[in-house]
Amino acid sequence: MQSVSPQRPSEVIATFSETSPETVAATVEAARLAQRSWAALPAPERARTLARAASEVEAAARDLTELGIAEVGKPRLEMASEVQRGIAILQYYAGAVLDPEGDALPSPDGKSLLWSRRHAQGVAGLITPWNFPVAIPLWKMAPALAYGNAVVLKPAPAATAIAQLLGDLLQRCLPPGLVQLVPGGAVTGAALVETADLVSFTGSSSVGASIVRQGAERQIPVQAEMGGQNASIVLPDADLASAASLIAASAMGYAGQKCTATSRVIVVEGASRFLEALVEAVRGLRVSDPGESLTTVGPVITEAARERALGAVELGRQEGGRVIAGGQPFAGDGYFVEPTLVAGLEPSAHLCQEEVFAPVAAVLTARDLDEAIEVANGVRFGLVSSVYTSNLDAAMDSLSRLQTGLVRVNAPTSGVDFYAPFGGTGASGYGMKEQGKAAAAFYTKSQTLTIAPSGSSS
Ligand code: UN1
Repeated sequence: MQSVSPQRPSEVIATFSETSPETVAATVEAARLAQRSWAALPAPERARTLARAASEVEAAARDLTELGIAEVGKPRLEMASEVQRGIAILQYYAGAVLDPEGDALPSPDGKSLLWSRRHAQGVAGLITPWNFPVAIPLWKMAPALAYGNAVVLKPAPAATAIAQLLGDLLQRCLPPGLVQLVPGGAVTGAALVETADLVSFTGSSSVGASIVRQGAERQIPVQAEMGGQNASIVLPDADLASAASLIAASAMGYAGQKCTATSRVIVVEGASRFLEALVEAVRGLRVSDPGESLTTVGPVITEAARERALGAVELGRQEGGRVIAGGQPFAGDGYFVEPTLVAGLEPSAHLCQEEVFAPVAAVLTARDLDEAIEVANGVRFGLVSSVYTSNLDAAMDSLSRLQTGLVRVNAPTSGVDFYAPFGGTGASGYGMKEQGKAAAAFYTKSQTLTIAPSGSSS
């Protein structure tokens, strides 16, 4: 298998072979051994080790950034800030190692002790996408390790080289066998779900659904973070210039390849000046080589992804949509797609229901906030939504009625805070939330413990 640079497809970044199911099983066994000693270490020592891992990643920040740009085409500024996010995640979970690990509960009889205590689960199988090649592996690996687990990571084939560098950096300071990589595709992933003690997945809804079924069959905990079809509602009282630039960046940044990207812009009647501002903001985005520091929109990941994006725009035209920005194929080698806005579609159109994962967004109109919220909620995904307004009542109304896992006012749908719970509803998310302290519930199992004084009678 190979990963190639999406801006220069003739440049091969990594060549590797798919890890066989037998090797995956042996790797998980080795990780299981390492896990027992890791969980038995004094907590302050595990905390120090994770802090050292943060320093290793920090020292390699430049290399990770360059490799990310080359391998997955993420624009320089975004890639550099993703690496910083990764360092902060490791530091945060180094601290979390020393958090309380349970609750002391009232004595049932005035004499006995009763408490609950969390333990590590064992070997975490982590299956990660190519679009956040540093932050997503780290927001799964760091809590898994902090709470005493071992990890076996199956990165997306398109991000194999950067995952290998990240793995090397962690392995330098962690005990042997505790963090291991199994490069490969679907066969390797399925073998990992078959052998790990719990599985955390981020990727497409279709792959996620099959992992959820496979995990349920084995009765292991599974968490799946999948697609999005995220809406931003713009009310006439919003700061329209700021809304336009935030929405343009959130829909088109990194070529729209984020599950949190804005895919539908719902403009409430009276905000018509907003449309011009949005078109202008989208046209102003720099589409270019992701290695340049001013680039906002780089290529999409593969030729197939480019064809899918152009096909979705064409389908939008057939469904009655008008292309009001972009829509033209790009000449040249890299897999570039022009940032594209399609207006005039029905909320049931393909572009308004499915995840395209490209710099393409639909612009819809609504009579009022009620209708906008109904349209925003009318998809099977439920990851993030946002509302732009300066009216407190409208903001509060939106917060209580939008059904996504994250709801934001005057803030873009993309970009997450690593110390806050993250995850969606419906086809966007299955199982427990990720990130922040929410991760403790997934990466540990709780025991309820009682000690009664000897000789006590019932
Ligand atoms: C972000 O918006 O900063 O795969 C993170 C994704 C999401 C992560 C988004 N799981 O796009």
